[in-house]
Amino acid sequence: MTAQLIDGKAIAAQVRAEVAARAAKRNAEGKPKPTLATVLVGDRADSAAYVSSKQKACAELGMGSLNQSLPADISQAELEKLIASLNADKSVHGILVQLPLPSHLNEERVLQLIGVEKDVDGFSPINIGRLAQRGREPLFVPCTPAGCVYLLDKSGVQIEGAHAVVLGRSNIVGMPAALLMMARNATVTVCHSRTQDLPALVKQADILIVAIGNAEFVRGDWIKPGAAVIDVGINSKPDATKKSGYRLVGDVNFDEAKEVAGCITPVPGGVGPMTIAMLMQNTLRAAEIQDA
Ligand code: NAP
Ligand code: L37
Repeated sequence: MTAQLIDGKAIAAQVRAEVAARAAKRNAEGKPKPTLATVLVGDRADSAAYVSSKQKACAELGMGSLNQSLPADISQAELEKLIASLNADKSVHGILVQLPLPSHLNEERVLQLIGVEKDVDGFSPINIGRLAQRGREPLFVPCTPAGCVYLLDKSGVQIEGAHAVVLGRSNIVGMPAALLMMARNATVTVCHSRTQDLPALVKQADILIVAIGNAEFVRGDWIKPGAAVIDVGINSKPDATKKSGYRLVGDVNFDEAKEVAGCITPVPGGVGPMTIAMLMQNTLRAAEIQDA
């Protein structure tokens, strides 16, 4: 292996320790516990697992949490009523609606209801709009892209002036990751399912961020020697040597890429833990904003 391994788990642990210390200090000052409300609709196993990690992180960091688990067939009106009640609840500082929602629900209308000061996922139109415009600051930056940038900074990767290639343009990862890299003065190329000659574009990347949901799709020989590779993908791959029968892999072929890249995130233990650490940071900030 020639690449430096970017240890997302260790870097996330540092962020979590800082958040826990700030939360404890607030607590000692008699301020309300930073509290996150999660909203989970339906019973997707992956979404349920991520929401439960988020709840567990709140408890471990001395923060409060409440989870609203709703049946998959809840109506739009009922879901909107719940968001309105969380907006009005002074003991709730952050609201996270776990995506994707079942297809009969209107995601855009749900996200736009979340008060901007409680929008710890950064997906409400005002936060995303501010992220997209020069000279405007969103109150909250989406957690997964924020985690990617944090990992690059911690690894000493120069973002300004670099060519960043982002694979994927989803609302929750690719698009905000591209906007963040642009805000940091990278030159950005965004690729998607209709992009022609992906390997040639990837080859130009000083920084490669991959979020497509396609196991081990990016091959080692596509990567520019020395590039920083951030693999956001989480895919399960059959593996008979595991008790569960599968293991998690990213969107990048790690064994090949680690021989070419300058630094690279593993899956698991890369971006995933950072997503949760950034959410905890955003929830603490939400409480700080709401005290003022
Ligand atoms: P998504 O909504 O399915 O979006 C996938 C994006 O990738 C789309 O823009 C799609 O293009 C593009 N794409 C798909 N196949 C492609 C291909 N062969 N070549 C080029 N582009 C392609 O997925 P997502 O929510 O962004 O998630 C992506 C991955 O990240 C998943 O594995 C997910 O589990 C993981 N994830 C991880 C975290 C974390 O914290 N680590 C957080 C969120 C998501 P079109 O736009 O043209 O359809
Ligand atoms: N903020 N995140 C936010 N909002 C959403 O609506 N869907 C979604 C979202 N995505 C999300 O929470 N993703 C996510 C993915 C992976 C982890 C956490 C969150 C994670 O902890 N991954 C671990 C391994 C998990 C496992 O073993 O199953 C990792 O090391 O990558």
